[in-house]
Amino acid sequence: MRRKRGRFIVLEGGEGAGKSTWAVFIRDWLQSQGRKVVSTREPGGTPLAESIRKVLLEGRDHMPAESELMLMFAARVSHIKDLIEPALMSGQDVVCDRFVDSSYAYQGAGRGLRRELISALERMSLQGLKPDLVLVFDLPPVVGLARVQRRGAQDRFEREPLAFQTRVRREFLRRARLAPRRYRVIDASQPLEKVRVDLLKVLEKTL
Ligand code: Z5A
Repeated sequence: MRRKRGRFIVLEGGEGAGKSTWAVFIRDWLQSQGRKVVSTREPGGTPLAESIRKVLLEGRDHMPAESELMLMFAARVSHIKDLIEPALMSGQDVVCDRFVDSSYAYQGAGRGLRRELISALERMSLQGLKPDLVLVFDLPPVVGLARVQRRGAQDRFEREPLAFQTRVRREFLRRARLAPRRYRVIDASQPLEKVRVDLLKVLEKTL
């Protein structure tokens, strides 16, 4: 008998929005419904993609925006082929901390690369794969940056100025407006308990 394909749930948003925190919550919630869940992140998720992540986040050398974009997609192809697709095909749900929207937000709006360039790479790499639900955890960048600064050393993206983070935020919101059936925006500036209530409502309604 053919197994039903799993559901692909993506968490997006700026720094310190709480994506890692809520990815764990969503995994636990799905498991409590008897679902099998694979929890993963981008860039990363496979040994190859995790090596690329190191270069992308910790690298100190100058990196042209186009190189950054292509490395994101190089990691993504490995992630999709070796982890995401096999998990979905075997009926498991996949909860992913960041996916292709982050490329539009950071490399597109943030670094100024053309959208057509990103969508060409998206078509080639995703081959029609689309998340069933994209949760955009939205908050003013100053609030998010203050949260992550408390934990010390910053990566290449966290060191970008506020104007960059503001363009990133706007792009997530723009993309959410374009596809309201698959995207939900959650106010992540609220206290944790309030975010939890809003998130639970979305999960119960959409999944
Ligand atoms: N990137 C890209 O440029 N292009 C791409 O295509 C992809 C990624 C896929 C990955 O870094 C970087 O890669 C990312 C974009 C770029 N940029 N950065 N930086 P990452 O995975 O290391 O970082 P991140 O995705 O931004 O995650 P983060 O900084 O760890 O934030 P988070 O996961 O959203 O938040 P958190 O770790 O759950 O929470 C942060 C802290 O805030 C923590 O102490 C929480 O307890 C606290 N928190 C969370 N929510 C609340 C509320 N509501 N109230 C109070 N405190 C809270």
